[in-house]
Amino acid sequence: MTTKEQLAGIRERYVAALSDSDPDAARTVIQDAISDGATTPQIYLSILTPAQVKIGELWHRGNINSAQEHLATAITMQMLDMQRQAAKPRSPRGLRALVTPVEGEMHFIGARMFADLLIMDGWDVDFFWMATPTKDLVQYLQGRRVDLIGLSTTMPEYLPNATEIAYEIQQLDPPRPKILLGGTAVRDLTEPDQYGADAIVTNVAEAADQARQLVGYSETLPTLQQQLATIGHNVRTARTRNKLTQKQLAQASGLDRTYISLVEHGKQNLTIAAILKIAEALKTPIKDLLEPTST
Ligand code: B12
Repeated sequence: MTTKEQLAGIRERYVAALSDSDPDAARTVIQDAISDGATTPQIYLSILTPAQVKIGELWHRGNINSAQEHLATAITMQMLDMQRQAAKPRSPRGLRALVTPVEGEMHFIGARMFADLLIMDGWDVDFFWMATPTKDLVQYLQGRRVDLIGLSTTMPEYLPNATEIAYEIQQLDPPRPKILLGGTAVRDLTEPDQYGADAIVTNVAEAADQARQLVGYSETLPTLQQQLATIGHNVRTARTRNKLTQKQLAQASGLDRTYISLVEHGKQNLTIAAILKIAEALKTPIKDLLEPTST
């Protein structure tokens, strides 16, 4: 952990390196910060983000030109790569996120930072640095299990595109991914439902925690009662999705109808053989019956 004063000093040195278009100096600054014990969120939020904003101001005032601004962004991208390699991700959590800028949006560094923080938190992340057309994104999500989608919007004019994707995702078969909005265009917004989302994240340092909560991830093992309730919920969801009655599922799995009813109510301590039969009858991977779903 590095103090506020130390971070301010490092940030100044980093901005100077960017303004001088000097990638080697920028790398030295960040390496020094890492050796001084700066954490990844500190490097991302207290050094790289404000430095990028500062570069924007310098460009706006005509102190640097577009080429210098572009090189500054390219250098910051290299710093993100360096930091991701240096950081030690925790063990996998079995969660997958898709992180992307919304259609039309060319700013992707914020999205990339969020993607990195999730990777370091043990998530598998599909990161699209180029905004993908909404319809292709939705098609992609239909063929892949994704627990969470993080949408990044910088320019307020692209907020309707974020809302459009969110509403399209809501139409997907359950369990649909949870939808998280982030980026400067949403930082003052407080009502995610108005945009079809499940949450708006304004502080990316807390984003990984919030993402885990949103998908219902828990570090502690469930009690037997909770596990049976989860199985019951999943069996009922899969049965209705397959348009089967309890009686039809009972016949297909060779079990009793009352047994199925007890399972769905979380009241049956069922055997592994019974779970296998039910999974087979529902044509559902057994894993999908055991794990809590995110909807
Ligand atoms: C670099 C840059 C560019 C680069 C982008 C490079 C890239 N690949 O990302 C290029 C040159 C392409 C560019 C283009 C344009 N830009 Co520009 N750009 C910038 C600049 C200087 C820095 C942006 C940046 O990297 N910020 C650092 C990142 C890390 O911050 P961030 O995006 O806010 O992300 C943080 C949080 O918001 C959060 N977050 C972000 N996304 C998400 C998502 C989730 C899910 C979560 C949880 C969190 C999260 O995490 C980050 C943590 O710190 C800013 C200046 C500024 N004040 O920001 C202008 C700025 C954003 N650009 C601006 C403009 C106007 C443009 C152009 C229209 C310019 C033009 N006339 O062509 C185009 C827009 C093109 C488009 N369709 O998008 C304006 C936007 C004004 C506005 N609010 O509408 C700004 C503010 C400059 C200004 N003062 O005028 N730009």
